[in-house]
Amino acid sequence: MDNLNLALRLILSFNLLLLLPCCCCCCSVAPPLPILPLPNAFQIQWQLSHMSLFFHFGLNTFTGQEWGSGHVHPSLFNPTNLNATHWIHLAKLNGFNRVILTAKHHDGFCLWPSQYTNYSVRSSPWKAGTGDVLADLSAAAKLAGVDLGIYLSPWDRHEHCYGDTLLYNQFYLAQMTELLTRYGEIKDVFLDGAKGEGEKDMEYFFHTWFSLIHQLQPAAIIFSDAGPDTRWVGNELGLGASTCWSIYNSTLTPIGGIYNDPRYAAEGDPAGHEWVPALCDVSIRPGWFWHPSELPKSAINLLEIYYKSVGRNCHLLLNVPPNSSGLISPEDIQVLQEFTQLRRSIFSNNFAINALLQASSTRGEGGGTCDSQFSPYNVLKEGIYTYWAPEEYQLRWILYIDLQELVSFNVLQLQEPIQMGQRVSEFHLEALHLDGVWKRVTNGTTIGYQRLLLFPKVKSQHLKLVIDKSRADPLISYLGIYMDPVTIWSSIYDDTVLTSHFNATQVIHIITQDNSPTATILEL
Ligand code: FUL
Repeated sequence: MDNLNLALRLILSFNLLLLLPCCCCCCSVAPPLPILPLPNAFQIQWQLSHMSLFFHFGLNTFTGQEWGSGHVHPSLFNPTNLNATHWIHLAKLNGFNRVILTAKHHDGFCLWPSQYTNYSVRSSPWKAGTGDVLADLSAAAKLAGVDLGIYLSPWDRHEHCYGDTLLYNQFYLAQMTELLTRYGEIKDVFLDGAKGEGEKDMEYFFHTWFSLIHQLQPAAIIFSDAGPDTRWVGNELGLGASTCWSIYNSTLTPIGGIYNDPRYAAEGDPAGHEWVPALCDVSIRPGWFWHPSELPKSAINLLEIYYKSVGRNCHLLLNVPPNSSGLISPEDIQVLQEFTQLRRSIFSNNFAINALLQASSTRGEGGGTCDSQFSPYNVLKEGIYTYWAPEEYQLRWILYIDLQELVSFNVLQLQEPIQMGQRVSEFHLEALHLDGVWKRVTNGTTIGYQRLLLFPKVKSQHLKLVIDKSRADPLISYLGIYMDPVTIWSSIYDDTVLTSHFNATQVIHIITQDNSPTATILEL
């Protein structure tokens, strides 16, 4: 063997030695076992969307009512400018890729020409009775790549067979079939539990409805008080609970029985056997329908709601009702745009993005610096499919974060890879203060798809995320550190929505002009 050959062989074997540990430990290690229950593919898609837009529209839009009597004449329905493309455009522009329309509200008036009743757009002057709001919306949604959902009120104050259990259930299934077979793919079916007190009562055949819906639209997420696919959080303020499991036991809270145990509905149940994540519905206005005298909430109110819904492992369903001309009102559009700007300016600047990370342990012993499959650096990659996993059987689970410079911040964002089940039940964040002492910044219980925690402003370079309790080895798929100069942090602990001292234009100015704001704003 000549010298050159020998040298090459040495280099090769040295390289192999370097590579071997990485091949064995970083790349071939088995992923952790998922912990049951798990979401299905459609529930994951729904969770990843994190927000949907709700359109309450119908005869009530023209009468000023919230719960129409069912006896208002269809001739009142006449939107002069109805433009579903405009509704969808607005949704898309503001980051909502799912929308839901009230195809029929409690008054029984149908926004599509149902063959089972005359109480519909067909009897209205709109487009001389030839219009179909569902058809317009589904065409616009399809074109824009936005997912369409329908709300078909079980309670019907117009339909004469309402009250006759067998007949009405059949009637309802027939209307549902029209909606699920005429308008392409339907991604959400919202089953409202409201039934007026002292009115005709009757039993709904929920389980038959569920199976018809899943048979006709297998990808549809069915919402009702208690699942099967998503559950109601229990209030119409857009407020999730600060402990929120997507795990649930629907037999403990039957549909309609949610008020017996509102806490169970809001918090879920780590011992449950079903995956039924929570949905927070709220209207941008005081009412669900548009009324000329009402005004929308401010963008800052919406941001607070965002922290308390999306930031608490829930999906936010925000109602923006079209007005009587068939358009979204300019003041609502403005608020939506300001809300979007606020979110983008706060959450597009993750101070941890260039951080140096180390973990108390890493699955497969890849260590904190190697690009291993379960490296702590995975928490800086967006999405839930890459995550940090600790080694098995550990007594402590800690992520050390060196931001590489002193930073002021007041928001922590965490995500779990929910396709592996929901795990964490207690965690906290510590920061190394300028006096050299580690102090607790904030703590929380569940994380789930997403947790956002707001706290008083902290200035530090070194942080520690400590997972204190978990149903199985904790897995973290994202970690963000942000500065929100506008939300009053104490309001996040108060479950009423506060009105901010600022209007949104001032706020956006503050954020865009000065992204390292002073405490003045925060300490209000
Ligand atoms: C409630 C209904 O009574 C309201 O009118 C609205 O549709 C809301 C989303 O659900 O139960």
